[in-house]
Amino acid sequence: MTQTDQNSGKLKLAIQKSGRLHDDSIRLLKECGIDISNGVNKLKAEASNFPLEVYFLRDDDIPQYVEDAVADIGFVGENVVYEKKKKIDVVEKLGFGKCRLSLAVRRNEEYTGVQFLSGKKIATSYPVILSDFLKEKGIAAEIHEISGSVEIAPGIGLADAICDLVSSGSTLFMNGLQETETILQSQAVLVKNKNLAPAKQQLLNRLLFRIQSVKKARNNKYILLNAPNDKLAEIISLLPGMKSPTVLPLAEEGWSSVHSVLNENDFWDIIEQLKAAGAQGILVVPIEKMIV
Ligand code: PRT
Ligand code: ZN
Repeated sequence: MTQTDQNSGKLKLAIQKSGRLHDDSIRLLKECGIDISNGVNKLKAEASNFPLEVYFLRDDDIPQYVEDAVADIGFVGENVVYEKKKKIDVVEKLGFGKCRLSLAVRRNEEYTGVQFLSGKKIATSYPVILSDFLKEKGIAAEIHEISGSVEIAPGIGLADAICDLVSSGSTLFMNGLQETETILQSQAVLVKNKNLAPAKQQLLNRLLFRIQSVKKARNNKYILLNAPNDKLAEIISLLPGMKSPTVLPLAEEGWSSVHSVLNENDFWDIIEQLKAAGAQGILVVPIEKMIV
């Protein structure tokens, strides 16, 4: 078998070369048991323990590479996917790179609703998404496409408003701007080429199974607690668990140890109820993988 034959059997993944999505992309692969050891400084690297080849690219280029099948799949922000409008499929949300694409105006401006934007100049690096939004709202405004430092545009008189990515909001704040509308909630997603060969699709299914197990584990915690036997029924009724909780007798007469899995979202509510019901020695442990 030649080198090319061997590589054609590998799933080709495009991730960001450097920037906000790079580290989390590598971390996710690592949590899926996939090691990318050789040189992030190169254009591509091979996984040592999964039939995967990783291409390091600018995030803006990833949708095009996936559409053209240079890469089979990619990790990229939804903001980029919807801006580029390439013919690719979004397969799975990855849970990192969360941000929103928002409109903002000067803080001293009285914003009364989207009508405010009529006839105004809006600076953005997302002209496609912004123009779709304005069309949908029936607003005629002038879009100024700029590639960086969008947040300074109102301050230097280049625009009346901006449409940009926001996460903490501190960039808007520091530039004297107020966020007025959210156009899109975004996070990193896995995208794929529309015509994956069956063998590649099988590899993708294996990778997706791992990603889903990692994501599920991140959202859940393993909980261990001690319960007096006369309160056991009440305590068990508070625990959702994967099936039913594990209950083991403790060496001390009249007490049991209860093990279960809790979702991050209802975590604190349930802990409070468990304590009130008489649970003691509550331990909460992160879960590394959750296979369901
Ligand atoms: O070189 P390359 O083209 O690959 O990278 P890039 O410079 O285009 O992108 P990069 O690394 O900045 O961002 C990559 C992706 O991260 C984006 O496409 C989003 O999907 C996601 N992401 C998540 C963000 C942010 N959060 C974010 N806060 N991308 C950019 N920002 C910027 C925003 O543009 C603004 O300047 O951060 C500033 C706002 O942050 P806050 O916290 O002050 O609100
Ligand atoms: Zn970019």
